[in-house]
Amino acid sequence: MALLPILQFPDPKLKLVAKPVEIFGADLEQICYDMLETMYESHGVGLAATQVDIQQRIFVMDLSDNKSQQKILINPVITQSSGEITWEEGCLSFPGIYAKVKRHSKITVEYCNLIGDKQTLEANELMAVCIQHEIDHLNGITFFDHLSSLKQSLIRRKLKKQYERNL
Ligand code: K1U
Ligand code: ZN
Repeated sequence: MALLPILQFPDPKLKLVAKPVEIFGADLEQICYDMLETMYESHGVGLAATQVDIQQRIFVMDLSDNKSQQKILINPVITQSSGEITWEEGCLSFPGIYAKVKRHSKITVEYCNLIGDKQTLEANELMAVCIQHEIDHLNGITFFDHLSSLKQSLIRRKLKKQYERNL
């Protein structure tokens, strides 16, 4: 297994729209296990392929605190959504930045597992937020795009200072 570098905002590759997975097999399995390892190493609860410069519709997720609920979602599609929730989100592509985003509180997502079988998952609260955040990444959208231009400017300024400090 390998750790994959995570693209950092404002990398333009974060805006690319990922393509559906068509071939299920050993290469796909390797990508998914590398993504899980990268997510755990970065202390995230989700990671989309777009964030590691792979333009395929894949994300991984584990909301447990002991690596016991790992999920791999391939070609995910939200088929039902309802309710509203505001969550203070983080993102592995925006280190140290947190901001409130409003999303659906309950969703149903259909996806394929590693061997291409169709699955359905109902999610609410944090899991629903995480799934919407990751599917946004696959569509080239980050949580930053949900914020007002004032909040976006403040974040740009904070990240610029952070990068300058790390030079
Ligand atoms: O996609 C990413 O950048 C990962 C991101 C996904 C996410 C999950 C839930 C809400 C918003 C965004 C994170 O893993 S955020 C950071 C995190 O580690 C965390 C979030 C909630 C609870 C516990 C940890
Ligand atoms: Zn993110």
